[in-house]
Amino acid sequence: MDSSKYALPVGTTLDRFIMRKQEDFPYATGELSQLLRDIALAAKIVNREINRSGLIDIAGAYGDQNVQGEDQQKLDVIANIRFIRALRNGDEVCTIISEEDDELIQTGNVQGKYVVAIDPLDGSSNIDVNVSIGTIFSIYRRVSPTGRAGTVADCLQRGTHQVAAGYVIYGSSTMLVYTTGNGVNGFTYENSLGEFFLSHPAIQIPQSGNIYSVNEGSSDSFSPGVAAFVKQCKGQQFSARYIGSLVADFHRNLLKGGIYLYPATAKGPQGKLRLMYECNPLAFIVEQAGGRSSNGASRTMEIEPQAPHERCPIFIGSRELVERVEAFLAKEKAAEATELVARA
Ligand code: P6P
Repeated sequence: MDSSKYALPVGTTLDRFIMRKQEDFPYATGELSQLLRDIALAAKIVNREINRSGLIDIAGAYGDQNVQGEDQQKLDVIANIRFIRALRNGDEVCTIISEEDDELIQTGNVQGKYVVAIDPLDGSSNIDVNVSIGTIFSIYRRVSPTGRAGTVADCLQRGTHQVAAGYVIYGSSTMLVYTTGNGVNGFTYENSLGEFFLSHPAIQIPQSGNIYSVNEGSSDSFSPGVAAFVKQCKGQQFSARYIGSLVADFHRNLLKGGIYLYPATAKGPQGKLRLMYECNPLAFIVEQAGGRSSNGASRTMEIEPQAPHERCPIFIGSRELVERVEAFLAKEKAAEATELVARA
């Protein structure tokens, strides 16, 4: 009799997966593996605090604003502390860009070979109403020599230089999804064991889909190309799904197919989302999963960063849908050029 059915395997833990994949990575010295484990540890701690936030006094506004001029929630501040502490204690990271800190954060690990750009808790205004929220991170190798603090040049690298990127979604279950450039894998957190287990191996985004995610409250200021794309989605009976939490919208579209748009609007001429710790990490993941991410004209990951907290428009998801909106925007640009010539 097959007794193993009484003791089903629990699966592959994140730790074991990282170790197994280490040889896939050109700098297989174990430092990146340790860095990923440090991030996973901080995610477990943040997960615990999010789950308790209704019970202890850590929900609600912190009473200050971040560099973006956005009201900080208490959990924004707590998550920021948890991730920075985990990265500082891990020795692998010399410098951090965090959405919650105006300036670059020097960890003091001058021998650290890596730089991390992180949004410790994205969508945090949704915490009090129990909507999924997330952490988004991007990892680069420093370009300056070790032995001193990281530099702005270490931090402002284009997205194509990322060595790893990922997100944690604190939702109906808590998942960590990441890539080191060899595909995308998803791990689900098993609270009772305190471990992430491989649950979504080799994620591939459908090449097309019928979900579009955009805040149509801003549609009056959409450019003609974006408006034309949204109109076409409606004409083709797409489903509008916009949770107001980037990681949740992105994760659903990654698994089911679809497109998330945060275009330039009257309120945000450069869009709202930040290049270094929202757009680039998700762009790395979506491209590794077979999708596309663009600012409407070119690959998100080819944008040359000018400042740690700069924003950029983003169209990200199924390749065919992103290419469709890019075609509408190219047509818009051509029409503008023609009009300019006609007026000259
Ligand atoms: P809006 C949350 O503040 C966030 O950065 C993303 O998580 C989300 O998709 C977007 O902003 C929501 O912005 O302007 O539609 O409320």
